[in-house]
Amino acid sequence: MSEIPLHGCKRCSARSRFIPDIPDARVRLEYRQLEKDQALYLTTIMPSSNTPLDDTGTLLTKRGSRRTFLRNTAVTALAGGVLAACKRASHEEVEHEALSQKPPVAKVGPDSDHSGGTMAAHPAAVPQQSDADKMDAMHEAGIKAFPAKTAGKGNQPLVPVMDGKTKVFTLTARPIQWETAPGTVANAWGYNDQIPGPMIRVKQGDRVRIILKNELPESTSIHFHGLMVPNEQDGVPFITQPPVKPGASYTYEFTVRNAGSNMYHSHHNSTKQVGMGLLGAFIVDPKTPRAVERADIDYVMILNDSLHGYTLNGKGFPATEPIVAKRGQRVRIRFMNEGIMIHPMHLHGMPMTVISKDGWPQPVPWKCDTLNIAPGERWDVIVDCTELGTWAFHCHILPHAESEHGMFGMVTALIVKA
Ligand SMILES: [Cu+2]
Repeated sequence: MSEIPLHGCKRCSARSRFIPDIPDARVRLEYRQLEKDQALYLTTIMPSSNTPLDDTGTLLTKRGSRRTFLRNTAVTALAGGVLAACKRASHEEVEHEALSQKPPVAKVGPDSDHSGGTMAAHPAAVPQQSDADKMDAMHEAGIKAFPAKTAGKGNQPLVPVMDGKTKVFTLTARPIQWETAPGTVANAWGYNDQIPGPMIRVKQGDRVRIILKNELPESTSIHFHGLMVPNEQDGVPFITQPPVKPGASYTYEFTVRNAGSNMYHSHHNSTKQVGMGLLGAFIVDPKTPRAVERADIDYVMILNDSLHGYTLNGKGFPATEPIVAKRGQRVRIRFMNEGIMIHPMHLHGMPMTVISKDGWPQPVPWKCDTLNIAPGERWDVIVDCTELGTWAFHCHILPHAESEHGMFGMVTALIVKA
């Protein structure tokens, strides 16, 4: 297709171009930024005249809008031209007289609601100082709110009840409301009303009993991810056990054989159930700790990216929790990924020394500053807190951590104090 110049509107952020296959028509394209999480993609078919039709074309929002538009307005034959124009419009600056009042922010990528996906459109160039100030103000407000208070805290240690030498833990799965970020409350499913569920922590060689009570509207089960258990305790419905029906209970019992950073989570309809919050840490302290494991602070960081957006321990920035240490202390961080995407976690300022993968000691500890955490993986690292200051600590897939509205999602900080 030959290059057809785009025509910038004198009054707004619209652009239009003639459709070469239909000389008497053209498509008018317009992006409009509305609220923080809403952008409109407006397309109007117009005759080839100086008087555009009213904006009675199809008004579309968010995902799938182009496809829906093409299907619903019978311009499929123009698809190539329309899409080519779309791509161009999203990356070009529009020149028009109202630019300073109404910038053409192209925010129509699949991640425009920050709920998932990694293919968000690049923000348009920031055109003028007033808009730069607005963007900076949003970023500053997010940083100043950190760490923002929200209701609920996950990952709290679960104290067992002793039955002889057996440590008994009870986990009740039920629907809850969970505040992932200030003012953002989601329908969720949690163990003991927490996301992540309460932390189970035992010693290698312990006998444990886990009683699952199902108060969900659907069947469930628990899988002990990374633990070497007898086959019938593996928690997979129709392979090792029947599903645990709504209202029913189920008891798991085994001796803990292997040490390390492990997890527990639903293994039934798990895309939904783990995404809704049915997950937690299962830490096993070794009988004989290695010298390299010595730490002053032991921190579990569970990553998730499903139904509640990008979260660290069930919260998105600025409601995430900073790790606070004194200079000279050693911090052990246990990364666990309960999501469906890889997250390269990047610490500013100091290296991380990797000591374990999936609970198993590394032959030789090794250093990095960015560590890929794939779904299901656990990585244990040690940070020697040698550098004073507040150090950003975030996923380096940038659409998981920052937008033109500021930082969100998988962002926290390591704060090293004197
Ligand atoms: Cu990420």
